[in-house]
Amino acid sequence: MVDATFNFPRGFLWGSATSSHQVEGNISGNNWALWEQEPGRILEGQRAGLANDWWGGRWKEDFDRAAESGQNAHRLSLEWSRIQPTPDRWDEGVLDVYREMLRGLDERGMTPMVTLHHFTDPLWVEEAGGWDNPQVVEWFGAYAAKVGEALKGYVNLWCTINEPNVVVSLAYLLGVHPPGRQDVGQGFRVMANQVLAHATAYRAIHAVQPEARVGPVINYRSLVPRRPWWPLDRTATWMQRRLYNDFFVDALQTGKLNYLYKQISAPEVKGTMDFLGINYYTRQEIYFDFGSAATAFTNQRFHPEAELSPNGFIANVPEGFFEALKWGYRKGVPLIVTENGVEDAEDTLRPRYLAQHIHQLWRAVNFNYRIKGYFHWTLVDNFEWDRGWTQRFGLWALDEETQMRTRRRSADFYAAICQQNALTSAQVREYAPEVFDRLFPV
Ligand code: IFM
Repeated sequence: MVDATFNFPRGFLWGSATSSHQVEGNISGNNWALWEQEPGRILEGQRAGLANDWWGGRWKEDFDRAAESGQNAHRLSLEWSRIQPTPDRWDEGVLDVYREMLRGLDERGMTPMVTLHHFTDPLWVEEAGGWDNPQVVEWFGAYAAKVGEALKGYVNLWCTINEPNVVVSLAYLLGVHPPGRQDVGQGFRVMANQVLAHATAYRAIHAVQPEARVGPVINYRSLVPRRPWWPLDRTATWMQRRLYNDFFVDALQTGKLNYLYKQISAPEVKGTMDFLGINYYTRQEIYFDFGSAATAFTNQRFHPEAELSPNGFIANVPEGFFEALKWGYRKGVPLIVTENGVEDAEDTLRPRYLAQHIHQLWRAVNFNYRIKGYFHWTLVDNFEWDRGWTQRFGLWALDEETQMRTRRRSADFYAAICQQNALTSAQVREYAPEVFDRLFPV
């Protein structure tokens, strides 16, 4: 009988990730709060509302859940609109709350990782043109300097911008996130401002905390041509890989913004990456389509035989995770998996998704890809942006009305991984027996 243990290095960070708008509740001063009030923007007209009521203090019970489950780290984000509600006002009381949260992590033996920007902007930024206004670079730098100074005694690991590539594609190309634009030219300008803002924030944090580790967080999608023999599918795939996966990180490596048809020199951004945060969820096939000029190069689909999550949002392709980590390794800095998970209210797919992805993570660790930690998305179900409350990513289920949390089996599975700092055959036999032979072939 197989009895195997896939060990992780000592000190490996095991945690879960959250973001302010998705968990805090009662946020009124950001672009999402406004967007949610517009009819048709959010599935079923839902709103973040009270979210997970962290602002009401429920972060304490959720941190307890994480700590008692063996998690030794947590990634959270700061809400810029609370900290700087108007251009000329910093709210010290809000910074006190974040200090209390970070102390709360410390008291529970958990390493904090803090994200400065996770999708939401203060209304005053949005009203001034948002990320299309080049002044955002300076504003974001001032915000980073302020929170760096305020929180430097509490946190060492900083993420600047979460998934800048998702912001561009959903907010400026597909128009399903605020400000709801569908404008390639604007998207390209925003990409430049994001890179410059990241670099400014990187320097602002290092100025007050030289020992800080600061990096971006990229949503890596495994992109493959639908018909590998068809040159136009290959070209479309290449374009999307370069613009979606590579653009941001390559800029930080080379000091060049590479738009494929032109390159812009930005030497000041070069080298502003102490680690790379990778969010991985899925793989997509890319295909060229003569039918539509606008989308000829941007069509995507899941492989018709892929195993899909309940709402069809994610295909379970663990090999894509290994590919993401190999890609990250080539960028030359340590890696942290800042998000990975699946929406699955019934928790039927999640246990095997977890087993298969942690297995790939272990493989990558053993290829010495310099991976320092893994943050599962997410701890407790939370508000999933334009999809409202319809997508359940939590290790714990949430009833938004009563705020009651219910532990899913995956929470037990993940706890066993965190506590043993290993993925074992016994765990997989118990929680995901259907993939046992794939993970432990004899
Ligand atoms: O919920 C989001 C998160 O805010 C950003 N990364 C992907 C997650 C799941 O869609």
